Amino acid sequence: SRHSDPAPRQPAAPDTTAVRREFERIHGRAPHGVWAAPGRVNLIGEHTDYNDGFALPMALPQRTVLAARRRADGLLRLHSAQGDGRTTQLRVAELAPGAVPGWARYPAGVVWALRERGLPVGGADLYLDSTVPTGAGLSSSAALECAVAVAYDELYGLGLERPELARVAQYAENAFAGVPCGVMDQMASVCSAEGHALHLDSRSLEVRQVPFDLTGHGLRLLVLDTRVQHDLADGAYAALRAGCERAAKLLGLGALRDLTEPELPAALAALPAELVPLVRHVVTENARVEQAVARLAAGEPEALGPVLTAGHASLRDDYRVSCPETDLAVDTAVAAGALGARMTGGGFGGSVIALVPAAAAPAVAAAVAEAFAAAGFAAPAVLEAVPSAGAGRLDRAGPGPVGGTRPG
Ligand code: GAF
Repeated sequence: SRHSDPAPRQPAAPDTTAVRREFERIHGRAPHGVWAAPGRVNLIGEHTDYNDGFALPMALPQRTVLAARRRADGLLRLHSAQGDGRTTQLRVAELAPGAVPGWARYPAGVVWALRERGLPVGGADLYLDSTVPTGAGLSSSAALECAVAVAYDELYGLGLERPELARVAQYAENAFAGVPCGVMDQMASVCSAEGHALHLDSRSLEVRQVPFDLTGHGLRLLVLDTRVQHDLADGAYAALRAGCERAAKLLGLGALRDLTEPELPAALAALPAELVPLVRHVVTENARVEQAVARLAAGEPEALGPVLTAGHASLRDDYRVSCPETDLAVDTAVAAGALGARMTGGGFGGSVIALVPAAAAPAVAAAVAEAFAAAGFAAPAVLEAVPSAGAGRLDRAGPGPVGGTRPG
């Protein structure tokens, strides 16, 4: 090939031993354990989760690794390898929405959310290191929240089920960090399995593991980070969510999930014009999730391509959350040989996924880079999405009072 490999060195998860060593250097004692939680891409099912609908995300190999040790004095001490080199010290009993700025609001929010549920959790020393790119639409905040949620679950012997951990993390983001997100990113982070995509029902939180074998079919899934930073707290996301909720109410439905494709024409005729494209996107997107799952279940991952590209058109034309950079990346990838491509995540920037025959991957990545340069856009970053495991403990044999131990 005349092009070099677009994603040659995968930034794997941070090294467990190095994280443990850094924890000891910073906090002066050994951690009780080391946990990790991944970022995600969503294959299809965008802006459906807060409509009680369906999605098909998968965990990335990129993840947040967290070393943690329980403290008996009610202090929460946080240190991040991606931070400013300082340790943030908070009193667990004084945690309140809006009181913690910066990245620390995500881990602190999880501790707060657990206590809001009446669970007996106290302080901890935490050290975090992450390979999930921030601001790229790859759920770095969900990875951070979910790493803390799984660690606290064991440190304080809570025994919560995975969907409950996801709900706690989502509540932290909604009520503590002030981002009105749905539950998809947190469910993807805690429930994903290696080699699978996660078929999620956002109403029941039931999940099904759908085998997703890219390599065996000669495929690669590229992640093209447009470098356009999105911010879900800036109001556009909340406005879309409110529009969907208003439409459901006008139609007399619990949520837009309850509207099926055959019922769509009559429903659209009954709605004010500004809600029509929103509802059309959500209903057709839920149908695309079912199509995608059927194609994967039939052992035809290459047949996902057209579903991805149709999903992007719906996000661009109906939901209107794409931007010139994501549109250019999608169009260029498809023209250069991708089987399909779409923006992934909330939109307004972030990343595009492109399903490509392995042999075409270098040419697709090069074509997108060239098109971005020609348009005067910043060079996109390229990652490879490999369906990976969800959150969990990394050092099963680690010492310390974890697993079933309740605070005294
Ligand atoms: C963001 C949100 F956090 C998710 O809950 C979901 O709504 C997504 O945007 C759009 O599908 O990632």
